[in-house]
Amino acid sequence: MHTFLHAADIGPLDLALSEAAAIKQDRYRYEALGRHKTALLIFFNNSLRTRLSTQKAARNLGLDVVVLDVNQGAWKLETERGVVMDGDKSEHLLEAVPVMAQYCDLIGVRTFAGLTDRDADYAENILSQFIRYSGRPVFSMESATAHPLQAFADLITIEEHKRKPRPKVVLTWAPHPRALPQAVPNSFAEWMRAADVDLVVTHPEGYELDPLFVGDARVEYDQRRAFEGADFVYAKNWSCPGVTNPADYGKVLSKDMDWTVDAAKMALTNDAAFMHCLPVRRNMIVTDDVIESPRSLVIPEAANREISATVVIKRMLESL
Ligand code: AN0
Ligand code: CP
Repeated sequence: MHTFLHAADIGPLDLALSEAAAIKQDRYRYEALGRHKTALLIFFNNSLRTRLSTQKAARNLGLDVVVLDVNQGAWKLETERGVVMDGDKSEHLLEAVPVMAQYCDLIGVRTFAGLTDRDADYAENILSQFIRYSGRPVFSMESATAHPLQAFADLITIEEHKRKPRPKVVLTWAPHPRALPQAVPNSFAEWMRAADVDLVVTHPEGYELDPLFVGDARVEYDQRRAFEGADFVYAKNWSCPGVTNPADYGKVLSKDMDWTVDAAKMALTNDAAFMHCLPVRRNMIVTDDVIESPRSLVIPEAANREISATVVIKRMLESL
């Protein structure tokens, strides 16, 4: 595997899931694979879980790890070609990427959507420069349009906790004060479509996700109706994807607190488990009692980030 951005990159999901289960039993079983090799993890944006779990995963595989926070201590990077660099950016990605590649064997990149230029974001402008100019395997640690390590961890978590072969999984939009990327819901929808689940997506009108990720998944604009019979409720905020109205791309169209996940709505479900990728704003996205309930899976999901990253990095090491 040379790039990791979409669900299809990892091949058959049943094989990936059984590999994840085996690695969870013995996470050091492949520790000889990464000997004398180096993973470079590059962060253009903040992170708690990805930063820690991906380092842990790389070490499980015997890799040395270098972490670079681009905005703290590195030169400010220009990412657009053709710009006259007379501003505050000292170096271009077109030099920085091949330079960084000299010191490592594989690269993870976190780079959020800018949320102003839909075409640049959906072309994965920054990640694709790493793919094109590094000559190394590159994996997304949440990039402009996708967060595949999170979606894979979420799928592992659903697999571990499902009570029926084909559970009903509801992806619900919930309110947030700031504009957030669509990467998490995009990948979650994409991975759930590839898996054997009954996916229903619910959000206010105008928040339709990009068909590249959501395909023809069922959309239900009435959140309470969507929750009926759900086995898993996956909450997330996202800004307007600009599918129905491109001019609204990246905007906050609603902060409607009637979309907050609370106990009354969870009571409509089939005793559903509650999921969120974290970080989460309590009492905006979800009430305290729901996230603290025994049916909340937010910590097991975070734990499975180490497992999904171990499987992905292992596959990349095998392809070197
Ligand atoms: C980010 C997002 O919504 O994409 C990261 C989530 C893993 N969340 C925030 O910026 C709060
Ligand atoms: N879920 C997730 O990716 O969290 P971080 O942004 O803290 O890495």
